[in-house]
Amino acid sequence: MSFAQEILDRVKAKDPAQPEFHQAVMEVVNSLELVLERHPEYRAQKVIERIIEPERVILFRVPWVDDQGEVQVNRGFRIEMNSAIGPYKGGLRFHPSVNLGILKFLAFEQVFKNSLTTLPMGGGKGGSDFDPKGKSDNEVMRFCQSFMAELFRHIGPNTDVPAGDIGVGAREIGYMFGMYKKLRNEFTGVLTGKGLNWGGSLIRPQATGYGSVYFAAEMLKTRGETLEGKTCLVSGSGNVAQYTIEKILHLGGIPVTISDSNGYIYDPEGINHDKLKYIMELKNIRRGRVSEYADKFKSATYTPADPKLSYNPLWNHKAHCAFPSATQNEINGKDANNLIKNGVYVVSEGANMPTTPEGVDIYLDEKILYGPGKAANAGGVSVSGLEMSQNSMRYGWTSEEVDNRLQIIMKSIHQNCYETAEKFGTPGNYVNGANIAGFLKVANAMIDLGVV
Ligand code: NDP
Ligand code: 2IT
Repeated sequence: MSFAQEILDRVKAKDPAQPEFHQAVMEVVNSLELVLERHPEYRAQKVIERIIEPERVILFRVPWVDDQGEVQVNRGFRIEMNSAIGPYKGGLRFHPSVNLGILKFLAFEQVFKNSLTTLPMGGGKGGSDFDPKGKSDNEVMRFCQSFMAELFRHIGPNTDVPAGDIGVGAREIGYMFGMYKKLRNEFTGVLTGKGLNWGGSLIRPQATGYGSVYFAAEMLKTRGETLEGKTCLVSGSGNVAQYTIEKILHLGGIPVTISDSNGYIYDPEGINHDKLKYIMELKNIRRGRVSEYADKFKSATYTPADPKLSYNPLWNHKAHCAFPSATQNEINGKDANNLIKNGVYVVSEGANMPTTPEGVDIYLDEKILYGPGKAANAGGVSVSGLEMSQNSMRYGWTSEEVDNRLQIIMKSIHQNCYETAEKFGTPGNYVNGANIAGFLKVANAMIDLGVV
């Protein structure tokens, strides 16, 4: 039996109810077989066995009172996965689907992603099964305050620095930061994604989406091409999707889709700056559904999500590029085949693990330009790292300065993945490149630091 299979069997036996975590571990250990052949020290030091075990898992009760005066109880989590190269760093997700396995997969991915950013950040993730959808601002505030009333004792600017993810944006970060500040009587950069007036960084809201498009542009550059004139499928309509669309437009591409969990919009005339402005107002201020877009713009069609379908029709339109920016496993094998059949040859993952293993195998067999999430969406956490630097300096950089640094980081991530894939005998395979390059830095640090 291969070492990868042995590890996977052990993880499955230990935590049978965590399929997303199994999936994330499987992908990484498959890539690492190439490294372990050349470097027996990692096996001797049991680095893989250590890296798949969180350093600490915090699980807590989050009680709060809704607008009707009823007591509600949610579950809060923080997975402190690895701190070999810096304080734990990673987002908080508020979504009813949140459970331990999903957060462990996200925390595990974050370790490798953060290592790729070139900045000194370990990996973590957290969140709650709380659903902010349909809740009043006051309910969201009371929930965030209760969540932080426990989390505050476990985090700190040199210990663990959470940020946003699905369901956690500027509003939630504000309520959580306010409570942290009150409890600790201290104004420090303990969260990133803060508002500009209270310690946030310019370009942080844009960073994940912009970064994912910069990564696609770098991949295209290896074939002497640009995004100019390319039709792009985008999923999601939240933070990552919105700024992915904005950067596609800056670079001359044509975005034609958006989605939410109820359905998707196809606008063959393209989503231009005015339509994007409408989407931002719809999603960020009115907190409405994407279906409304089709009432406003007659060129668009809305297709409700159909759970009986074995594929997602969003991925079945003629295009050149795809930017999955909603959630995990939103592209299965059938969807990947549809993408290829429709002419897509660039996939840059804004979301974390949006493609199933079957889908990834299809991309790799077809040798398309495929940027896996932990490389392509690292722009968000990179600018979070820059926000931490600015907070430490008590100084803020201009938009141009932050955006320049973001571009330099995305180029360097691309180059590192590209060169590492080549060095390990799989040229063009950014999956191996990202997993191996991300692993090496953390693994070497873990060996330097001893068995701790
Ligand atoms: P938002 O909450 O801003 O937006 C999420 C979007 O995805 C919404 O349109 C939401 O629709 C849709 N979505 C969420 N869950 C599902 C689901 N189960 N099925 C279908 N659609 C769904 O989150 P972000 O834009 O921040 O995050 C999107 C992805 O990007 C996530 O995978 C996240 O982990 C990843 N990411 C985010 C970063 C960041 O900086 N924010 C950094 C790196 C990665 P609905 O409104 O119906 O729920
Ligand atoms: O998945 C991610 O990288 C994020 N949600 C952002 C994490 C961060 O700390 O900015």
